[in-house]
Formats: sequence, structure tokens, C-alpha cells
Amino acid sequence: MLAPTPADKFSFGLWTVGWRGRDPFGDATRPELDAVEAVHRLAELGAYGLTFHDDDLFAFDASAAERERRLEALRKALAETGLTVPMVTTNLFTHPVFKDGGLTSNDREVRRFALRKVLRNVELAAEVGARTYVLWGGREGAEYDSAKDVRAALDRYRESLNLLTEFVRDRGYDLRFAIEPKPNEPRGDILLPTVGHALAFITTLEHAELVGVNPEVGHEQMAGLNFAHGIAQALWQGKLFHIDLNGQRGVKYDQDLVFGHGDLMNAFSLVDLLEHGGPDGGPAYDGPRHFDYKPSRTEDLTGVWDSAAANMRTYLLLKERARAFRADPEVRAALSAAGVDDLRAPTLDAGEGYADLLADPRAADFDPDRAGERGYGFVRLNQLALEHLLGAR
Ligand code: 3MF
Ligand code: MG
Ligand code: MG
Ligand code: MG
Repeated sequence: MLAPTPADKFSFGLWTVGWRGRDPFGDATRPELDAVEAVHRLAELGAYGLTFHDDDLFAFDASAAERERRLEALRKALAETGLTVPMVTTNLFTHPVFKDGGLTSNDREVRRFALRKVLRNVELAAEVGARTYVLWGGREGAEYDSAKDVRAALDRYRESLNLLTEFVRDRGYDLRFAIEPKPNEPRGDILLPTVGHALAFITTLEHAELVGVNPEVGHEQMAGLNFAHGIAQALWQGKLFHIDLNGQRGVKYDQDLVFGHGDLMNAFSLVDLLEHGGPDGGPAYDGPRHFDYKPSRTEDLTGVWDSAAANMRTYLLLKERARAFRADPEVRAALSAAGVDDLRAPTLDAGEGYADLLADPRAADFDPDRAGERGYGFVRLNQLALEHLLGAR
């Protein structure tokens, strides 16, 4: 039950377990990790997928021969282990050329270079069988309000997305795009900072059906938002194409802790939503459970693999706790007393319009003062959730 298997669809970014611990104040604390070793270790731990940026696999300026050599080694490791590549993404943030952004840089030649980099890597994504292509625009933003025409930048973002969807349609690729919002870091202010901003932007695209979101736990929490609520809205709009799971403790720098090592109650609600939020009480999301975390800088290589395993074990523990919560008759009664199920009933009767509502003869029977006296029992319900989470029930 708590041993991960490929059926759990756990995936990891190559840049996560491969993070060497370099931060703005300190050097690397760990040696480089080879992609082939990462594939083997992750497969042994029970993961099903590996994801990567182009530059995680080969250097920014790698020759065609070097790219092919690295790719061939990866293909071999994937074949040996059965690991898949469900998602691929582009690095448009490390090289100095992207210091003012890639797709929305003020420099037109940089924008053209960035688009070519994405197009080439989309070809690679299709070749390795990825179904999702993530766009995290970490450098798309500004530090100074006067330095970026935000409306022009959004025009350029849209132009880029429209070109990318045209490309996958023309090529017949079975690939969708997922925008990953983040409020700040590395830019002072990043464009499309939250799930809500991204969802609104997507409605303006030519092929909006091919573009969704890849929300990250920590990114929404850095903006002080409720991650589970953002995920619920993305699901409601049919836009949860992918997800980045990790842990974050409040409004501060992007911590990328192990999943559950931040806001544990919200992680419980999130797993409950993903696993039991479907109309029949089944999973509401069937995509990869992708971890975008960083093994803390204090850890050696043993700590890297312990932390990778911890992400999956925490997810499975929360899944099991959420199952127990849903199955508890006391919880069911508390949900019912709280009116949670009643919210599913439409506010109007079938065929009823505003005139009928205004003329409703039962309207006089409704006493707002009495209705205002109702206790909803939400705290008791939350305590039951907490007790299940703690294993006390
Ligand atoms: C940064 C991130 C990114 C994205 C990645 C695309 C480097 O805060 O979260 O990781 O997840 O670029 O998946
Ligand atoms: Mg992140
Ligand atoms: Mg993060
Ligand atoms: Mg991420």
C-alpha cells in the first residue's frame, strides 16, 4: 500500500534529484548526477516517469552529435527500466541571453531565439512520447514597472502560444501545453503570476483547448493562496493538465521542500481532491503526480534518494488517510450537517427564472434571522479531518 508502483504515476524532474545545492549564497554541495543513474534509481524507488528541461539533458550549446549521444543513453535507460517521459519543458531562464525573458524579452531577436529553442524541444518531446509540454516563464517579468509594457508582453506571450499550438497541430503531435504560474523569483514580478491569471490568459488563445496549467504547490503558497482551491478551479475548468507537488512554508522564497513538509493540512485536502474529488468519489485527476522539489542543500546523495522516496510515501500516506476520512460514518454525518452536499443542488428549480424566483410564494416563509442562527459545524468537520490525518481515527 505504501510502496510506490508505476500505477501510482509518480514522476520527478531530472533537475530535482539532480539539484546540486547551489543557491544565491553558496556553492554546490553535491556531485553531478548522471541522467542514466537518475532513471535507474527512480525506477527502483517505484516512480513511473522522468521529466526534463532540454538543458538538463545536454549543455545549452551542445553539438548535434553530443545531443544525440545523451539522448541515446537516456533512451537505453528508459528501455531498460520501463520508465516513461510524460512531460518535457524548456530552459528559458539560465543563460544570460534570457535575463529579460525568453518569449517576452524586450529584445525581438532574443524572442525569436527563444521560440526556436522551444520548437526544437517540442520536437524532442514528441519523439520521446511526452503528452504534456510545460512552459514556466520564470524570466518573463520585470523588477521595474516602467521597464515592461505588460500588455505588449502578453501580446507576445499569446503570439508564442498560438505559434506553438499551430506547430503541434500541423505536426499531428499528441501534445498539450501547460503554463506554470509563479508570482516571483527569479524576477521581481513574473507575468501570469497565479493559476487564476493563467486561466484567464488561456481563454484569449487561438487553440485554448490545447493549453492548460501546471500549478505548483509552493508557487501559489508564495502568493498566500490556497493551493487546493486553485486546483479545484483548474479541474472545474478542465485545465489541470499537469501538477508540480512540493512543500512550502508560507510567503517566502521558493523552498521546494518534500511534498507535505509545508502546509500538511492543505496537502491532505489536495490529495483528497485529486483522489476522491471525482463525481463518483474516484480520482478527479488521472495525470502524473509530478514532484518538483529540491533535496535540501544539507543532504548528501543518500539524502537525495531518501527525500525522493519521502515525496511518494507522503503522497501515499495522505491518500490512505483521505480514504479513511471519506469512509468514516462520522465524517459523512458531519459533511451532511455542514451542508457540503447541499451545495451541489442548483439554486433554481428546473425551468425556473428570475420572475418565478421573485414571485416564489414560499419566499415569505424564509426567515433570514433564523437562517442566520444556523451553526455549520465546519470546525468539527475540520477536526475530524485533522484526526484522520494524524492517524488518531
Ligand atoms: C521553478 C520551477 C521550474 C518549473 C520547470 C518546468 C525549474 O520554480 O518550478 O523548475 O517547474 O521549469 O516544469
Ligand atoms: Mg518551482
Ligand atoms: Mg517551487
Ligand atoms: Mg515547478
